[in-house]
Amino acid sequence: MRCSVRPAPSLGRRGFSAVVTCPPEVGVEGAVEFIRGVLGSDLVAVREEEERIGREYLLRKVVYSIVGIDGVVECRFVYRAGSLESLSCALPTVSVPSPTREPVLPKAPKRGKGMPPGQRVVKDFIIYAVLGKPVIDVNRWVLEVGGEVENALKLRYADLLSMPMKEIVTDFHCVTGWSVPSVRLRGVPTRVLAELSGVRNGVRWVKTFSADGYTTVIPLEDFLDEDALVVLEIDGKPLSHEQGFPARVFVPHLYGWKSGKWLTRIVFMREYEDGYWESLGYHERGNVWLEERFKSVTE
Ligand SMILES: Nc1nc2c(c(=O)[nH]1)N[C@H]1C(S)=C(S)[C@@H](COP(=O)(O)O)O[C@H]1N2
Ligand SMILES: [Mo]
Repeated sequence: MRCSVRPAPSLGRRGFSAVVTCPPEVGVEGAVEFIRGVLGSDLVAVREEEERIGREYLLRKVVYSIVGIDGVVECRFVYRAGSLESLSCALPTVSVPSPTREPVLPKAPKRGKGMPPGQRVVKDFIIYAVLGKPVIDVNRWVLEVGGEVENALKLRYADLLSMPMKEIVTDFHCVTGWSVPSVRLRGVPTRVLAELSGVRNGVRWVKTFSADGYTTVIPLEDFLDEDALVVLEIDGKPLSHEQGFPARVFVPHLYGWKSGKWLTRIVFMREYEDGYWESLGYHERGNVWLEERFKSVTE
């Protein structure tokens, strides 16, 4: 069992270019040693913070400066019930070849009763903008639908508003452990966009791109859930700017990080690719009922 290093283009905006993941038995010291080897420089821990994730997980984030190199290494050590379960570190400016491995995911429920495991109810959304809030001019904004499709689409806001819409009432779950119950969302079913664009055989993944550079990846099967939407309205009103105006994707049974705000592009793919949080060790699918918060790292 060894560490591996993969390119992480989704993290470019944050000055990272690759991610190291190690099986837990390598340990924190072993991972740091591995990275020293990759970078050929010493690391010095300069900042550390801890965050509870759900009920059982503890996320320990450690930032290291790199002796003689501009930039930092940012590590996430995930502990479950006290023992190290996964670890991944983002690295600046190293170029590495990419053998992306296709994740193997078990069958998972799309509906459940009550709150998913490890979630607690809050009244209001906590607004996230990990790459900042982008400036959006809705008159210039277009949503592109492309990748492995027969007819790539370019849809303006008015085009989306004139398409068939669906309204759902759903709970919204953030991977950190908060959930907002009974949110009323309205938008264009993702199925409608998939049908219009003619998704080719062999597609298994969907990556979404946002105006701020945020990306995330969703299995096609989940993306095509009957309640999955390109959301345009919350509680009968257009999305506010901070909630992702003009449009965000939403899949009810996946954690909120799969709901990219300020959506600009939907790309259908045959092969798996990490998005922003997935590069940092978060799960390829993120099913709330199976509590898929972090990737499992078995080589
Ligand atoms: N563009 C963009 N989309 C994003 C995020 C982000 O930082 N940037 N955060 C994600 C996360 S982790 C969650 S839980 C939800 C939060 O939605 P809210 O900001 O409307 O509460 O947005 C998701 N979509
Ligand atoms: Mo989140």
